[in-house]
Amino acid sequence: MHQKIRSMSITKHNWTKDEIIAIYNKPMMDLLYEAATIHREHHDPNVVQISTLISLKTGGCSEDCGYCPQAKRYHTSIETNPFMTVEDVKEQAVKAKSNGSSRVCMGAAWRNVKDGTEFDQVLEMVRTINKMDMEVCCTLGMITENQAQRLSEAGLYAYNHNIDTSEEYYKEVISTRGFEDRLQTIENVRKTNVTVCSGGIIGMGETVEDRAGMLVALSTLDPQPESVPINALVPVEGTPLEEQTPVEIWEMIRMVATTRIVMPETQVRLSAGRINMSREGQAMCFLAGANSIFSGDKLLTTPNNDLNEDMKMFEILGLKNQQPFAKVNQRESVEAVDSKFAPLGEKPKWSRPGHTIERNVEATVKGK
Ligand code: SAM
Ligand code: DTB
Ligand code: SF4
Repeated sequence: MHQKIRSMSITKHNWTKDEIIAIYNKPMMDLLYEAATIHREHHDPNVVQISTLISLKTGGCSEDCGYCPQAKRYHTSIETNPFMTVEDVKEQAVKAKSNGSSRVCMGAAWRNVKDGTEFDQVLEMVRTINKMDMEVCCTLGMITENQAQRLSEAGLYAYNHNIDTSEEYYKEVISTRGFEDRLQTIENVRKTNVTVCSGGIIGMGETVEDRAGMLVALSTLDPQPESVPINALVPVEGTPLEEQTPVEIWEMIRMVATTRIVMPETQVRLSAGRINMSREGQAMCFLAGANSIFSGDKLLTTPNNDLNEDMKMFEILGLKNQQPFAKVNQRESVEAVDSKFAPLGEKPKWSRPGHTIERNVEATVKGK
């Protein structure tokens, strides 16, 4: 007798690691069926959001994140760029909109946000994109509550801050910031009207227990994040994780399906690593509950799927683009002169554990 599945799932905030591991390890057909059923109870299964990434400041980052090509201590051959102008960002956003994107995510290779001209320009970029009637997201590293409030006032729709993996495995990948700093930033964003986008990466050498641990950390947040990106590691030459074997599509499908089951209402984003996935593999991920992709020939620094190829896939699968603000209403952008929140010029004490991660040290030495 095959397993019966529950219907009209409710969002539960007390998932345990063992429960999540049991879901992840279900027979594939049961897992897919359960995830697809829950997915269609909360979302239109034929609608997928298209988002575009804009890298405001690329490379030269002070941090030691073992997966990241933008850390300046490793030797990668990415093209670095200084801070973009508001005009250039607007131009890229116009192009993204005309290519079907309803969301723009602006990233910066920063450890944390510092008050000053560059942050003021980010606020102006947020106003500009919000006024173009697109959802606007930022991923700028750690932020304080005051900075989150100022982004919120400017009309920011979402803030992306990934916890990346389990608390235990985090220490094996990153030495310059702690898991608790990530949670603190998410809490700071939660105190505002900005929605939370937080997910992670699979394929960094973590175990299934670590993947489940990451999902426990995210799903026990109350409210759960409105958006959860699932990235497959893109191993970049020169980074400590350059030799990791790319994840199998089946692992991605399991991770997406498990995420969908434990966080029924969230937007699950098929993020980095899509370039290595076949159309069929991606279709299985959409069936399992993924309902967003990043479009454009580049993510932040690494190549992404061809736009025409993505359009063809949408046509074959009969998928429709998600309209902007389909999940949460648009808010007005408050102009800089009318702001209620003055910069506080805080110097928050984000952690800097500084422990030794052998492979990161090796990549740093090689980079010199
Ligand atoms: N500097 C900010 C921060 O670290 O929060 C924002 C930008 S950072 C590049 C955004 C996210 O991209 C990371 O948290 C990580 O999840 C993802 N990422 C970076 N490099 C990756 C890679 N090689 N493969 C997959 N995901 C990656
Ligand atoms: C997320 O989780 N993935 C996107 C977005 N949020 C910012 C970034 C993926 C970056 C992949 C590596 C690169 O292109 O540099
Ligand atoms: Fe810097 Fe962010 Fe990359 Fe870490 S993940 S090295 S903080 S850009």
